[in-house]
Amino acid sequence: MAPKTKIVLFFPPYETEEICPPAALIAIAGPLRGAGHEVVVVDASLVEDPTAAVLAALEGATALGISIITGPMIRQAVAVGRAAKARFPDLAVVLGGWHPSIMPEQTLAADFVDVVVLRQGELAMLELADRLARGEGHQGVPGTLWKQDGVPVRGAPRGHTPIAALPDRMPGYELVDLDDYQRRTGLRWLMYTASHGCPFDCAYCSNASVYGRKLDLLPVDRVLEDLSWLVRHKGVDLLGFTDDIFFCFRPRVLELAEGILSRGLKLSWYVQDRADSFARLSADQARLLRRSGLVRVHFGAESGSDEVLQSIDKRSNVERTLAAVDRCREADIRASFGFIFGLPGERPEDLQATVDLIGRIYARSDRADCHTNIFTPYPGSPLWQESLDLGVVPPATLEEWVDYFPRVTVLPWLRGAEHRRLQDIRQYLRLGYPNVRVGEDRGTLRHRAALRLLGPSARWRMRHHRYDLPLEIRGYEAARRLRPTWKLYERF
Ligand code: B12
Ligand code: SF4
Repeated sequence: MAPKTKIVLFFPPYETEEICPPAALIAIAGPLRGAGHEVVVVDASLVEDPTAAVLAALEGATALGISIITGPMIRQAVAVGRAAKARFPDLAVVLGGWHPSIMPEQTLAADFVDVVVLRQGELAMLELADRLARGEGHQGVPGTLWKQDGVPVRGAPRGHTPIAALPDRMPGYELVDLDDYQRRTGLRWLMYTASHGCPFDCAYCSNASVYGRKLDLLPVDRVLEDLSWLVRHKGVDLLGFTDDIFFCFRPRVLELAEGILSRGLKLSWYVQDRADSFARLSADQARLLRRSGLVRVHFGAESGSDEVLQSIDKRSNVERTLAAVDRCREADIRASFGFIFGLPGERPEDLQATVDLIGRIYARSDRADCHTNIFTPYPGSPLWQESLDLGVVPPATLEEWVDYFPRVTVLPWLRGAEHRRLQDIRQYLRLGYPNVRVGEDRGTLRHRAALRLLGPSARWRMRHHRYDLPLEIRGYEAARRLRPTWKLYERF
């Protein structure tokens, strides 16, 4: 039998109230466990002291794998990675996920990092574990970068492996203790990937730089088999598909819905997609999806201005966003819309159009909600270069990306009083309209109470675009300073 080793995988906190097991690490753990390696996953959301938990788990391990996307996850990735390397100098510290894939050299330059895995991690991590088990060291795996005497070396390229050709993921799901998550969130919630890639090219999105423009679809039969397994063995009752664009091939989605119904799988599920794809479904098709358990769709609506939508190559428009609201309402599916404030070239009237559209969405359906972000230029996205030209200064080290977060982003064309005003508008939206977390049907009690108290004035302000003297918000902020845990819905 080939020698085996122990690998620890760490998921830093996503800084969200919505906690569910990390799909990326489950995907990595599956093939490792399937090949007989021992795997321990530490999810920072579940432990008091992530550094202590990782250090304890690392006894006898040969590698620590850490998953990060660009932004605040990097804070604990660095703290834990550094502590691990200090305690176990021979350990291979491996970074994977979106950020390392897009910024590999800079990530590898961090003192505690030994290996960076590019893009899909299943096979690269398995090969690395096999090498470590054989005592061959962490250098040389295709699809990775490593340091040779302190100098970065890029290994041979590794192409994209179709999801269907990857080793089974279920041994990764076996590791998850859903009871533990349920104690914290009340939900038996998992995420699952049935496709990778997206054929579109929205200017703010870094998707193509990691998964390309070609859709890689897992056959429906395989998806149904996996879902049955997850329901039977894990008692999952809420499943989020991580696919970027779900309704692209309508026949596939309808086949999936019919399969869920004919197998009698009792679970709720949600997806993300483009409003225009969903709006193309017929009312009957949308109802079929609802019967099969589809409870929510997250849409990237981005803007209430068709000119802005055109400028970011969204290839959709306001009319289709509203059509998606209607289609969801008719089928009793919750529709959640994401908007981006502060895109380059956004004029005051575009911003107003977005606030107006949000008002129209809420007026049209009591099963819709909206959340907003501040434009954050991601490397690897078409807008990256334009953002640099407009004065965005790119972080020079891995750690400097920590504050790269759409909740707080300050842009050269949006700073000072203007930034403050935009944040106030985002806050008025929270105070003015209900917002519902994944897995819930109504907002929290506190949010509902705040809505009753402050909603009318917040909505008046948004209707009239009057954000001067924001006393309600300053009062709320003062209350937050006194009681930091007293927060409203702040998913984004
Ligand atoms: C689910 C999700 C969330 C959930 C996360 C919940 C959770 N517990 O995981 C929530 C809703 C909280 C969320 C929040 C945000 N998210 Co998000 N999210 C996703 C989504 C849809 C799925 C991620 C996933 O699990 N995929 C499935 C796994 C299997 O794929 P994967 O992550 O790519 O992992 C593979 C490889 O990357 C690699 N890999 C990953 N980790 C590791 C580790 C090791 C050691 C190795 C070897 C390999 C490896 O191997 C894996 C298997 O092949 C992705 C889009 C997508 N389709 O992936 C966006 C995405 C990751 N999110 C993104 C963003 C921007 C955000 C937010 C900033 C949004 C916001 N406006 O606030 C916040 C950031 C929160 C934070 N604090 O950082 C971006 C990241 C872009 C970037 N450059 O980093 C993405 C890519 C969306 C996009 N196309 O722009 N998100
Ligand atoms: S934003 Fe969505 S539709 Fe646009 S390119 Fe990214 S994943 Fe595709």
